[in-house]
Amino acid sequence: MEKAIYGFQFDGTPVECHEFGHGHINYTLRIKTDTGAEYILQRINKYVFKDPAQLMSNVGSVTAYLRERVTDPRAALHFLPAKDGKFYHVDEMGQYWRMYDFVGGFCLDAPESDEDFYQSALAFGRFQEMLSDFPAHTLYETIPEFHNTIHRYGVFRHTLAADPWGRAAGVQRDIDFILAREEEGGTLQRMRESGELPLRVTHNDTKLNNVLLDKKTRKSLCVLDLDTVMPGLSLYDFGDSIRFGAATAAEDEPDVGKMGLDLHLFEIYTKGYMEACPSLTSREIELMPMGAKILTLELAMRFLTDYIDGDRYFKAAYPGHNLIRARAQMKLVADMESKWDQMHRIVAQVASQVR
Ligand code: ADP
Ligand code: GN1
Ligand code: MG
Repeated sequence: MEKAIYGFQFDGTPVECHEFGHGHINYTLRIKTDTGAEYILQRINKYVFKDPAQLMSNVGSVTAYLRERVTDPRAALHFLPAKDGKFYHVDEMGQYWRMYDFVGGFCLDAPESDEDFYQSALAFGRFQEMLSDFPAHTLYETIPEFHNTIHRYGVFRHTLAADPWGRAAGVQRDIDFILAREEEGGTLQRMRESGELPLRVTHNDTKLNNVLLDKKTRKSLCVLDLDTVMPGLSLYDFGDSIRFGAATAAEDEPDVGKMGLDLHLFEIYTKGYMEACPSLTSREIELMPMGAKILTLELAMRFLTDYIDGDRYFKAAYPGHNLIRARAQMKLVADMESKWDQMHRIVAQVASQVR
């Protein structure tokens, strides 16, 4: 049993503890106690999140805000106080931990039905809509420039120049693919800076496995993983959901022949998101295909950067995992390019029905 658990105030005696979920960033444990209460205990990744106390301040204020706007108590995460009353505990190694109620639902790594994916669109769309009046200036930037693709290109070039493991030469075609799309990749950032797209409070990590579904009804219960909630663009959230959930293969599928965009799932998500988030502007809607493409391109670049940098950021299950991930994402970008007109037609058609 992780000693960190005894830093928190919780019910009962822990009887079971195992690693849980498929997140790439934090170390997540599911804990059972003799009273039947279940918890999530997480060690926050300090390499990724430089200031865990600020991060927990964000998560605390967002969950408090959401709790006042939802009826089902399971719809907003509930954190347990540590022995000193804070919502995190620092162990003797200087590691930061947090503990919260386990919600009796389930998360999917791929939709099992259209309805599952539609439910995730409603969850993220509502999340966005509920936070539309949240005082954005009170949030810390937990990861500065998180979806600033122009900045990400800068980091990519810097890493290529340093090439600490001599890996760049072996992946020149992959590097060329990313660099060939640099101009287009900066589109959203330029529009954010010019004010053409509205700044909102966004989730920024809208993978399907960051939504919890109810076991019985399979309706979406709650949005998880609030570590990256920050001011951002709705297209980050829309785009990242498409990248992960409307793909024909897993994010790390080694056989790129299997990877592509499922246009039917793209349509389902687009519909759910527009329904749940009526405040979307027509410019945001027009740019939905661009959001999907740029978020996929950006993550391809982030995985490739991490591969070249020696796999320091994303948890890797085997050597070369980040390169496999990068190639799967690049294939998805290429497939979106080949379906570009169809993606636009779908968005226009859904908008004419929903709005
Ligand atoms: P990471 O940043 O590493 O992705 P998450 O906060 O997303 O960390 O947690 C990892 C996984 O743990 C989630 O994808 C989900 O499957 C599971 N999980 C997290 N919180 C809960 C919860 N309150 N109830 C049930 N499962 C959870
Ligand atoms: C990480 O934390 P997790 O596993 O939900 C990453 C996202 C990536 C995603 C790719 C803080 O998400 O940005 O899109 O992996 N989160 C962070 O699977 O970098
Ligand atoms: Mg997660």
